[in-house]
Amino acid sequence: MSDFRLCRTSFFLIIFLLSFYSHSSDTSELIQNPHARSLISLNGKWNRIIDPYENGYYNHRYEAHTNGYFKNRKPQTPSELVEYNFETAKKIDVPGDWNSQEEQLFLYEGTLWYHKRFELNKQQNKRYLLHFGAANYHAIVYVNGEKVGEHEGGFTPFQFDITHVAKNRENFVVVKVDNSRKRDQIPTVNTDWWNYGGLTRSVSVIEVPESYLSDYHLALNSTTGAIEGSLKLSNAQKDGKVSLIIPELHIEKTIKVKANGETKFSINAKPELWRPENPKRYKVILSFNGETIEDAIGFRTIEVKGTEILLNGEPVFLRGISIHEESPFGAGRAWTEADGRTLLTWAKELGCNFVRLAHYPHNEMMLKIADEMGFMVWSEIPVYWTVMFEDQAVYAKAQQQLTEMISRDKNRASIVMWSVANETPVSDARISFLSRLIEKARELDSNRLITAAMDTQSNAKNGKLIDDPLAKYVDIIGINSYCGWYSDAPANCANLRWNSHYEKPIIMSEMGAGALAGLHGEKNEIWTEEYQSDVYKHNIEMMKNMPTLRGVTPWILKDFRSPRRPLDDIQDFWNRKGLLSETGQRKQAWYVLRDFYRSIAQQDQR
Ligand code: GCB
Repeated sequence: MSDFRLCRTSFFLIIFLLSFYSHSSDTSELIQNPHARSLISLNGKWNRIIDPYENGYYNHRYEAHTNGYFKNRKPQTPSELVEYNFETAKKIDVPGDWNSQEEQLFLYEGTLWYHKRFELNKQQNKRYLLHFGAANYHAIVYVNGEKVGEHEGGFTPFQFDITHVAKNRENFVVVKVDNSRKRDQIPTVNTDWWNYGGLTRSVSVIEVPESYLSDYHLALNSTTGAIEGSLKLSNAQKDGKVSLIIPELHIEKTIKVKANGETKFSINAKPELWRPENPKRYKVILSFNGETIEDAIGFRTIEVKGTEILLNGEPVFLRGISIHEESPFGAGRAWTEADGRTLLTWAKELGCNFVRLAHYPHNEMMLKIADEMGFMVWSEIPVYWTVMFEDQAVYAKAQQQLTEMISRDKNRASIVMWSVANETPVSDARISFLSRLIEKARELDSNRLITAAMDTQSNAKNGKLIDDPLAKYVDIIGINSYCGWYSDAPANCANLRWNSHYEKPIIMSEMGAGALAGLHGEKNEIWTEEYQSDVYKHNIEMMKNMPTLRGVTPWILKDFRSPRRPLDDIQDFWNRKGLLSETGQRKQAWYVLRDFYRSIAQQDQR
């Protein structure tokens, strides 16, 4: 066969091979701190085939090739699928959403195939894990023609052990990524952000020893004051010894770890505590079976006492801002370190000590930068609006995303609370879904608080009453309320009074208004910067009268892409509630919030 013909038929061969082997390995337990391990990065250019009808996956009878279609049949002849050819297919950047890379993909929702060749110097006694930072939304992964697994959920990592299929030297990986919206997904079909599809975060092959330290967790226990931790080995036939060194604390320990299950330990230490004004992190070095992993971990405690939030035992006010994971200077998913630093530097300039990373887990780099720069973080899963609360399979998806988020980020001191939901409608099914999720979060992580953003309050005399039954289950009540935008005139907001059935701290997790940067007019003219800043002024007055308010994360740092915002010449598919334009230009309201935060910070210092 000529080289040319080989190329022409390569996609068919791949698809055939993909479909012939239906074996898929289980997702192995997520590896802690993957980027601190020995790895081969698969970031860069990948071939891509746009496949809106999923022709590479289903035959003309709409039978999935992988569902045994080939079982009792001879392989098809290559000519049947000659229209597919990865070798000549256009290239696309990974990481990167596809929507912002090609005009024809701007609004695309569906399947796109990715392909990349990679070389491996395969060693004996090593395992190879193919690791994805995230793929939105559903990914099916094949290595050298064999299906190695699939994953659902667009914002959390996943990995497959590919040792059994990986070859020494030449290998190839094919990934089918599908971002079709479906009712039974988390999130569901209706969101106010762009459904960026694709391999949106780093892809790598991680090389670990045959038996390896897959997981570790270190945190300060607020009751005992000790550093408590846990360690987990994967693929271990026998117990092992892990070395733990924290040089600055003069800690050098050898910890015996059981072959199966988690081993817990406790160390008496007096670390300097992590806090926004002094985000102290300690170098932590863990070694096992020839592998050494370094991390930078901060130690702090976070609690709720009555209506106070206590960081390291001291009451704090959370001066925050909501942020979407979108590129600082335009559209597209943010993923680089520079993106994260820019967004968080802007939050610093605004006077923040807190950020709400909405509405899904952001990339792990963002959390490491938050640790380093000293931000407390609200991190959440996309249980957003009207998901199918009655459906157990949907619950399982939410729990999986929660588990993956906590598993990935549990060592980040910056994260002080997990949020389980945003603006979900009141019902019994919702309460049983979310209370179960909250229970799960507490079981997985006793080191953080639980919250949810709620938008259902009753009207009461002079204002609002917080009576959402979900408030009973959380540690901190998040309130989304758009006085002056979705309800009421801005001038009426200052006098609005808030009452609550619950003696718990409140965070105003959303408030705001839209404005087109550079559009000026009277303060009663909608879409002007003056209107937006007037809404901020009146809402700030309102918040000063909320005695149990312990934090604010207005909506939102910068304008972001949303298909729900089609107003020509104003929105053009941008949600305009940013304090900054889509390219980072400050609007008037930015200064209003900054001044408010300055005055709070000054009071806190007194
Ligand atoms: C909300 C949602 C947020 C929207 C925002 C808006 O309540 O939580 O995702 O983008 O309002 O702009 O309407």
